[in-house]
Amino acid sequence: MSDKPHQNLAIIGHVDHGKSTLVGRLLFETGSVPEHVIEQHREEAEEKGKGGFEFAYVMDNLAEERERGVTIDIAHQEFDTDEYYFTIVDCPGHRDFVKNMITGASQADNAVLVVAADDGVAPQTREHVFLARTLGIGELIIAVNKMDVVDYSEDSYKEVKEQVGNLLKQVRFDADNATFVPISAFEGDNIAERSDNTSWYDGDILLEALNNLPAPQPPTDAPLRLPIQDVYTISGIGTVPVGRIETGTMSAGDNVSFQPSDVGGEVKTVEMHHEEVPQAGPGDNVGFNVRGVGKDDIRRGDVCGPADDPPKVAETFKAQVVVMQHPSVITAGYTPVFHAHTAQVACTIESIDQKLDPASGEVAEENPDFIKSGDAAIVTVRPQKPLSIEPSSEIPELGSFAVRDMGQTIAAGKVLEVNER
Ligand SMILES: Nc1nc2c(ncn2[C@@H]2O[C@H](COP(=O)(O)OP(=O)(O)OP(=O)(O)O)[C@@H](O)[C@H]2O)c(=O)[nH]1
Ligand SMILES: [Mg+2]
Repeated sequence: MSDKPHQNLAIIGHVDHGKSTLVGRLLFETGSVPEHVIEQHREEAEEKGKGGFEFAYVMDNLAEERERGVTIDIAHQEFDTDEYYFTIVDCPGHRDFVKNMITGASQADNAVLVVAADDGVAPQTREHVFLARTLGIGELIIAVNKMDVVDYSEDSYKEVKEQVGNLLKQVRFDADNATFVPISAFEGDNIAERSDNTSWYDGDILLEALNNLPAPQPPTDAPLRLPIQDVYTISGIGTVPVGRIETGTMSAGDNVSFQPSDVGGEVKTVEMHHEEVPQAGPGDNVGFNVRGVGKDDIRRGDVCGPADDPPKVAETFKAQVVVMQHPSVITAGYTPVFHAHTAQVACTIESIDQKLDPASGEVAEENPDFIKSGDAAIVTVRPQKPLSIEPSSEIPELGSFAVRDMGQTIAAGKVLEVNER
């Protein structure tokens, strides 16, 4: 482990714009993946008729991902730069896997948005930027990728830069301070070394931009909250839940509780990167083992916290939402799927309490009949199955969600109040 400050970095953007290729390239350039491994991937990719996917294969480990040439689930990798120790979360761009992207984005401090120079802003570019904004991503670096495909044209770069700039303004990301870098993930331009192909560009190259990211917020003094991402059975150890610690710390000997499954016990061991550690803290991806808790007792979507300050389980909650896209209107009684941390639960919008002016945040209308695309509102929500969630003012890391229906993200928001079960 490194003693440099830690950054969780999400790589987001539309399908096929080159996210996995960029991650593979970054790992290669920083010495985290040796050349002969890339060479092996090149051979496998060519056999599968997927020539060009050798860098993407560093991240795309699932057989189906390799056959189809798309990322399906999020994958984590580590590398370090002069300034930071990065855990990089490669997100899928395909619209069918946005639910996995939401988990990835909610684990990240900052993000790199990959936009292909020959395609520009595409549907999941918009969707990911909107989600990044509402899920609390701090800064965006925009990598305008595949510059080799547009012959390193400055005009193409400027056009994409303008499209993305407009998108950032729409969702009120600080577009003026965003860093744009023209790159080719595949050829390696402007990643670790300045490229001769873009002599018109004098800004930061990608590794410089990563070094210049602001240090992550110091962890809050909130209690332990660890959303469970997966539960494994490992021989010799037993049941091993894994996930990222959002707040607080976990040590061997702690008494913990999983909610809403409502089981708990004493933590026996905590592991990071396959090594046992005495304690882990915010931002750490851990696997651990709890005395008396078996594989069937807990599941993805549970949150682990201290037994004497357990994660809240909502009977109902009040939330502020922004509607991104909906073909018609949203009225009380509507029951889409809410994605919060690693949980996915159908929830009914029981009442639409207030419509807000999106610019000022002030109340524009009490008890409106409906809300539609572009509207912001305060709503009361009733989960159809137990859901652990926290007020965003108390634990922001566990207080935001995305709302999905019909294969798309229709809204996102944050929790104002939890009415506990
Ligand atoms: N010419 C060129 N091709 C690239 C570049 N970056 C990626 N590609 C190609 O684009 C295709 C998709 O790359 P991926 O890295 O899998 O894209 P992705 O964004 O991870 O895709 P999903 O994870 O499925 O959303 C592959 O054929 C890559 O070789 C680039 O800089 N230049
Ligand atoms: Mg990918």
